[in-house]
Amino acid sequence: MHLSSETPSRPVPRIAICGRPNVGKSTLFNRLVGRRLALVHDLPGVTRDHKEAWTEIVGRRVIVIDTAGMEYAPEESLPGRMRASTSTAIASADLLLLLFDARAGLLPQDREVAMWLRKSGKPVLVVANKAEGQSHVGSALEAHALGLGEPVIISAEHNEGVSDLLSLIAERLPEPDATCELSSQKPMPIAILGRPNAGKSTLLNRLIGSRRAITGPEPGLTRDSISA
Ligand SMILES: Nc1nc2c(ncn2[C@@H]2O[C@H](COP(=O)(O)OP(=O)(O)OP(=O)(O)O)[C@@H](O)[C@H]2O)c(=O)[nH]1
Ligand SMILES: [Mg+2]
Repeated sequence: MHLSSETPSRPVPRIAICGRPNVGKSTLFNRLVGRRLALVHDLPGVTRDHKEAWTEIVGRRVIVIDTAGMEYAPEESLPGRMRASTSTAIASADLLLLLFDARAGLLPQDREVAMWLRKSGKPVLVVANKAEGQSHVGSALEAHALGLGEPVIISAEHNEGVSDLLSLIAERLPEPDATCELSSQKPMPIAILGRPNAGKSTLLNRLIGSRRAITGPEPGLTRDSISA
């Protein structure tokens, strides 16, 4: 459907999954979108560029965004560039999920992430992950102290508490807009392929006119495929 510039249309709601490294953000992303789109591994710093995908939450079309783990680091370092990418994703989102590891309890790094998210002024939902079998509920409840409301206790990997999370997300989405309809015309996908360090990410950024992909002299920077 073509909308004239006088018809304000509200874009599809965007939900960004944020947190320190290795708390299960990509696992939750894959769970919410129902496909294994994002790389998951038991090492901090696996996700580098943010990644987004469409899904449906309680009958609403939404875009879910997986982000790189946030941590303090100099701007030009790789973790610094990852945080800049995450900041762009946060700026584009309507709702932020602050994920932490309930087994580890609330760490100082989680509090730092909470501070960054609060600064964005966006609504935040706190999610305690890795709490399968209702384990670690006590440490999950510590997150009350963040002042961001009651944490939702889940296990992304074992699909526990995820339906409660979906209902809470749905309650926080902006009002649907009748003018917001999806076009039946699909854009033509173009894939950029090449050996490491050939300049694929730089070309992508150039084509879309934004710093969507992390670039730099290091070969093998991009891990997940990125679409834009
Ligand atoms: N026990 C348990 N492990 C989980 C759960 N969710 C994720 N994990 C594990 O935690 C590890 C990290 O998961 P990821 O989803 O890659 O974490 P991430 O937050 O995306 O990590 P980065 O991208 O490195 O910041 C993996 O080994 C997952 O299998 C969960 O609910 N329970
Ligand atoms: Mg990840």
